[in-house]
Amino acid sequence: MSGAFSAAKFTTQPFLSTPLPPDLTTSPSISPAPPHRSSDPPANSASFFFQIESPRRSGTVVAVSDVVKEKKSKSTPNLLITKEEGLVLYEDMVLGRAFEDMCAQMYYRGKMFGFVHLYNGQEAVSTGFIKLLKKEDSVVSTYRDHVHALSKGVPARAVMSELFGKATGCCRGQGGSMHMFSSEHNLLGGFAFIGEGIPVATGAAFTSKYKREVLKEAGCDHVTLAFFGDGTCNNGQFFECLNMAALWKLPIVFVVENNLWAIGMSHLRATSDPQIYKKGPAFGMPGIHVDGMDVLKVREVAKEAIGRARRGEGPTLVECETYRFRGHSLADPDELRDPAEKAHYAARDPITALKKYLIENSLASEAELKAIDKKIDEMVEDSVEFADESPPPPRSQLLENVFADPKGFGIGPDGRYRCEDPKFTEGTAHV
Ligand SMILES: Cc1ncc(C[n+]2csc(CCOP(=O)(O)OP(=O)(O)O)c2C)c(N)n1
Ligand SMILES: [Mg+2]
Repeated sequence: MSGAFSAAKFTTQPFLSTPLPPDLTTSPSISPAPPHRSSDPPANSASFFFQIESPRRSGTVVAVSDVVKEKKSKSTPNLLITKEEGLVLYEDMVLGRAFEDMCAQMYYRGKMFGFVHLYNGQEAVSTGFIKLLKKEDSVVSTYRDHVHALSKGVPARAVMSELFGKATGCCRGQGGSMHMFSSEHNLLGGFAFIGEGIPVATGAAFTSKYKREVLKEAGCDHVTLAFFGDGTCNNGQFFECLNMAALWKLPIVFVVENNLWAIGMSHLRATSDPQIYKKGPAFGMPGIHVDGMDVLKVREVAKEAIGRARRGEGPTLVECETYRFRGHSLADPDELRDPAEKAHYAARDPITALKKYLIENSLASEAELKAIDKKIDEMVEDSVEFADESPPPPRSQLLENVFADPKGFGIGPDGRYRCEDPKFTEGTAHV
């Protein structure tokens, strides 16, 4: 497999680019014609050709044909996955979906505070990539981070409690929805500022390389995945980090979750060249476009990119074309997107597609999948009960991790946090 991703291969892909229409103020919505042909070949086909029909997503994109090979597993010779692998993927995607649906309910019941951004529809990306990682590998997320945390193994209880602001949350209730973090699971954070996580991920990848090459920790082949959205790719940090990662051949995969929208701004209106993956070769790394609604395609591309990073062959930029099934956040009435566009992607639900694949290929029965659905429902219910019953953080935690030197600010001369002074909340706690 090595060599399948050479940068040169991807710089020479033929693009039939159509010039941008002169009027950029015309409706940004995608034409009702599906960007992916409904006749896309099945995931175990040897090649995939994506016809992008929107005028500004123009051109025939041949991006993964050389990447997704006919993989023959011993137990299932004609399929990309074994039964066990298929069930892991299914369970993780169902967990992501059920967890987020529960979050919506809890948010509207007033159990969560601040903004909450859900991941519904994008599960194939998180599952397709993160389920291939080792525990020591790192993930850097965005504010849409609950499902990345779950895929990386952070227990549902710890994520839900964090959302409820409870002491049992993965950040002891101090982070909330947009700041999931777990050093145990090498989840290096959700980040509220877009692009903020990309340099953190680049630094983590640098750490792995430094450990291996300078400190001679031979076993350190850790890989970092940086997840971020299409809108974020117009930020400077994206370009700076691509440059550094390529220059230093860092073990990182930049995973763009292109859901076509940045809040209410269409990607097609905001970006001079909407084909994000083409920016990889500009920095000397492979750039790959993949159908982000198909977990098996994502997984094949992820295998290649992660493998490259682990072998010390450097970074890869992967653009996953996906779609969010809900508004930007739970505060967004989601009135801007064209209903036809939403319906088009709803029909390509990645969980339904995987279920169909598993059943049609006799990898799982309806009953087995139903049993997984039930198990996940119970797990999510349990996470809510656990979060609800958990205590809030103590008042003494209020200023922890807020200031680098709390003694200079949050701790009084008696060595106690000033917030423990009963008059603290009255604003009378003077030193
Ligand atoms: C530095 C910065 N600028 C602006 C914002 C406001 N903002 C929040 S989400 C968002 C859109 C991001 O879109 P995208 O990267 O496509 O991610 P998606 O929400 O679609 O997952 C913006 C501009 C921000 N959070 N950080
Ligand atoms: Mg987006």
